[in-house]
Amino acid sequence: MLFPQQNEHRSLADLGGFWHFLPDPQDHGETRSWFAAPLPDDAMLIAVPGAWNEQLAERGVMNFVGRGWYETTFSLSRLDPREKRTFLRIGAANHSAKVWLNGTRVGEHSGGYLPFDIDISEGLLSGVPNRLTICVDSRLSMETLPQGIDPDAPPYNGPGFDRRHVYPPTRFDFFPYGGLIRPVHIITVGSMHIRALTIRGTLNGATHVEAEWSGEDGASGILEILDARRRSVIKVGPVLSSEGRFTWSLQIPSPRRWCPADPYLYEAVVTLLDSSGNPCDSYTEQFGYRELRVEGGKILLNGKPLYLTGFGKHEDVPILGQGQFRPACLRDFELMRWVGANSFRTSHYPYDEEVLRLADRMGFLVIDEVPAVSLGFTSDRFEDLAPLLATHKRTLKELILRDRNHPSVIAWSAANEPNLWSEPHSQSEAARRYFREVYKHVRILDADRPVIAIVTPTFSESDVSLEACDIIGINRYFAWYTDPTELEKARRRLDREMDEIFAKHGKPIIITECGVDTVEGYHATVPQMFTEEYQTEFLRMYSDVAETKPFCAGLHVWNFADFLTPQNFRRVVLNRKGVFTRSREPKSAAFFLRSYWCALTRVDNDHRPKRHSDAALIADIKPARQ
Ligand code: BDP
Repeated sequence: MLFPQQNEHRSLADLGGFWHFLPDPQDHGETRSWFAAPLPDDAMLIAVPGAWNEQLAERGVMNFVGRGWYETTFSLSRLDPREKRTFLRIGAANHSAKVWLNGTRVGEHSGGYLPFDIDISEGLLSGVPNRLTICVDSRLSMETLPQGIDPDAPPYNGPGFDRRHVYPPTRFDFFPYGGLIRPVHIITVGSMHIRALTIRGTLNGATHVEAEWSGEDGASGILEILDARRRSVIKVGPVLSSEGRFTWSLQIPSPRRWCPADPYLYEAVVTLLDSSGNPCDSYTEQFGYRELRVEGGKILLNGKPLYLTGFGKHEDVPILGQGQFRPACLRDFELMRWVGANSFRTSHYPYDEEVLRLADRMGFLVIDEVPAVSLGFTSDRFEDLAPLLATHKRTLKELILRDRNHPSVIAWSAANEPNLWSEPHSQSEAARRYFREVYKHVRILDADRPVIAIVTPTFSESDVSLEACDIIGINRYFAWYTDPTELEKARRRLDREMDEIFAKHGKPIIITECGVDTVEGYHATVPQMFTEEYQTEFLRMYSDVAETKPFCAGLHVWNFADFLTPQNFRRVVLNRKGVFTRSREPKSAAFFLRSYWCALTRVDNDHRPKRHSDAALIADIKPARQ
């Protein structure tokens, strides 16, 4: 799906602002036809984009999981639907949505965190405002991603994990925000328009571009590649389309390669011509020339081994919840750069598209994840897993089609900790087949990027999800959830386990999570959980073990910042494993990581983000003296 773009052929209206909102805890809005007229008088105001929970907490929706009705109006100038098509594009509705325009149902989508569009050309009114009503449902089930709670499953009685003690109940450790969390746009294009674009650039300059379009027959297309200063590098076409698509395979001389130290981006400009040869649409996409390979125990970016430094993150900021807000997004990138991170994982769901665009521009490497978090299987019969598998494949497809052109994306994460609750079916033959199918599906959609499987220690090297993946991610909390404060014991266990996993699978391993809850301002001279010193010593130990393993391709600290969780006795409001607080102040470990990562010899210069100073702990950017 194309990112919204304004140009001479495309017009864009951002519907962001204050909408009307009505929670529907009794679930009777649809039977009472709330879409047929303006929402009832008790509707309140809500900011879009933004999750409903924190902005309207006192109205009883902080922990509300259910349906919420959104409504706004917009006007457009008169359009002839034979010449123009108008689409409603919703950046993400968590977790499913039904949409009505002027009282008529125009579309629906299930699955949060990913964009969808609906052609609304036919139902548009001109001269009077159009009423848009969206019913967003934040409920989850065992067949959605993320999954909800299986009401029939026996509660898991692990340490503090019992689902009956979590409010709102979730299978995962982050807050279940609901609503229109990302921008909503109206996009108007010509009746002949570009629908999708795939771009692939390799180190030797081989460039493959494919564009799909809709509209009458007889279209042709022109492709131009521009460098970062918008100078033309090559221009080809017009070529005639075949079966609704154009393909160009061309060669540009010695392209400047994309890497974290020099995130150089080119632009591909595709122009669509109608049967008379007149331009009727164009779309510009940024891309980079870079190459990714997995060989033995190494991930190679542009031929050089990668060592990832960085974080598992969350989209979670006070008040906004998961809502998109550009300054907060940029702030996270600035802090990651300051601390010496070169990468992050979009744990545990696809992030806002602007995040990926910033990663391309700022030179960060991204492990891109679908919301298959704490994936659980309700049966050991493969046939019974079909509905879940269908959701999983559809979600992966939507993610990959959305993000495939980003040079920053280095791996697809198909699931996080599918074995967390040691449910009986997690290691069955059906589970093994399930993962084979999932990975095969990813490789068909994108043969160029590796698939990472991310697991807990429960089944260690024998986990079935590890068999067919390309990279292994291990989430480890030795010296926290097990053997608390025993850093030496944890070091030995981690060291042994990593060797065993590599011996069995021969694939690169990334420590994708390790971390401890830390309350800023708590200090101790001896190992004491929750203190800032313990977080530092814990991260030092894990980093040291990771660094000594030639097959280890990096370490991601859990988490970049503290984040809101459902209420339960394991968490004091937040998961506090952040190296930064929820409002982004550094804990002591941030200073440790900054000096550790900057001294790390395993991070080649090409794979380090550019930053202001590698020496000073406090940012050396001072305002100029007056
Ligand atoms: C890991 C999960 C992550 C949790 C983390 C924790 O992947 O979502 O937040 O544990 O317990 O198992 O902090």
